[in-house]
Amino acid sequence: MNPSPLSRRDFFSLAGSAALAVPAARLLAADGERPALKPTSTGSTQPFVPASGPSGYKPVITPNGATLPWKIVDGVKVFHLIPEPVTHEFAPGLVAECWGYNGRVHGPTIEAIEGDRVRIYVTNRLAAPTTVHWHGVLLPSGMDGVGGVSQKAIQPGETFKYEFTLRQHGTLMYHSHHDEMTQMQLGMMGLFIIHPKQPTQPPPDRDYAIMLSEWKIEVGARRPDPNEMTDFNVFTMNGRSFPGTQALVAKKGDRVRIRLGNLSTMSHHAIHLHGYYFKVVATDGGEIPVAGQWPETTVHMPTGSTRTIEFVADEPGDWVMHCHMLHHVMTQMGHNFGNLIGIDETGLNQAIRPLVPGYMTMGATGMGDMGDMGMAVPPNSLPMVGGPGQYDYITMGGMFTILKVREELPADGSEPEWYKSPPGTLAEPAPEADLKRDGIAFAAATAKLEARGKKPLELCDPAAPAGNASPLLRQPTARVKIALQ
Ligand SMILES: [Cu+2]
Repeated sequence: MNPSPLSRRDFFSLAGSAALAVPAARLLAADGERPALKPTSTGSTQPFVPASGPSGYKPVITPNGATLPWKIVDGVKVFHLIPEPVTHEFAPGLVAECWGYNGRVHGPTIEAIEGDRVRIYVTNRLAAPTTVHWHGVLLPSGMDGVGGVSQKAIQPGETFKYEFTLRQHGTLMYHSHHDEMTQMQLGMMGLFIIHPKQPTQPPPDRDYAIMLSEWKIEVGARRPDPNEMTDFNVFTMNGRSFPGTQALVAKKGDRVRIRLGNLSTMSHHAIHLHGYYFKVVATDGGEIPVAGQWPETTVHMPTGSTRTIEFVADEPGDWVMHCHMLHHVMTQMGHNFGNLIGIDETGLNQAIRPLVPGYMTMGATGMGDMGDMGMAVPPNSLPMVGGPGQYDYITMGGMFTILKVREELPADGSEPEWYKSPPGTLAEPAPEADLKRDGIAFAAATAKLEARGKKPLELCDPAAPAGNASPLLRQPTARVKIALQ
């Protein structure tokens, strides 16, 4: 560990400020790392270009990611994987010192074909020993990459050689299997896609691959905390947190495959896609026979697994795909926040400001406004929630992305603009005439409620045809409850 570059006097002057967390974390980040070897990964949002030449398969797209280049030497497909420290941006505003591969968090996607002989050199540029485990790949035991069990650990500076023949196809993964908690929680993982040698059906029109993971990054810190057991606060798709995630794109009618992998330290994820149902067609254990597939809108992603889903993108629009565990679509500041929902904050700010200058009560109506308030967030942290959307601020962030399906896509391969809903297909404030026609008295009732000083009142317009109101609304107690909400 490097000696502290901070003098005692510096320390005490910092200790009185909120800035303390940042230099303290930097100090830890400097431990044993060689800055010259630290590249930066920001997650590409450029149109995807396969890394290598003719491949014999339709390459997968790793949004925000890359594919590991390879070359053929005497009939063997040769890769070079480099574990190393990486300065990584999770989304604009949050950068941390991680560990990854080949300058990226997570590592680049490895792609090959069933039957390939692959030779993967691993050069360890970390200050710590490591190994690489090929998760789900069928191979000889000595190539399995488990430190201490199947091999000696790869010491800093050493290059090991893994070589095996691919006997299967599917969506698999790779990750460190030495000091797993530290190394994986700092980002050391990637996807390993093996295409079938003899496909039973044509490849999908769009083939996406996404790795899910979770992190603990204290607000303002530069180093993810690998010792965290339960309270994760940054949730990512391919190492990016919305609004840092690149959208998935499809042309109307495309057959879309999304390969999902989960190597989160502790969490399973419930990945939900709007607009479609899909079928889970494969796991990292292989293809699921057609008779065993069933339609879903949410796929459960146990940690240490992959699931491959397929659907036909036949409905244009902007469709979100996100984890349905709702703390996984929040970021750092949504956690450990007092529950202030429904409090009367009148006078509270004024009472506290003499003690805490600039104090502002937040959260009395929920967290939805937290990203949109235009408030400065602490240095190197993300607002609690998402980013600007077409109509409003998007109140989800984290493990969240958007599938953009269009009749026509931009010719240059760029991401389409927001979807413009055709007339009559967009939810909007209800016109008075429609409310009247349909006997809906809510709008008028709300206005009356305020005028009467929040006293309960009849919600159902007595003049409206009774047949249109639900039986619940016609019960007096139910009316009162709704009026008070
Ligand atoms: Cu989740």
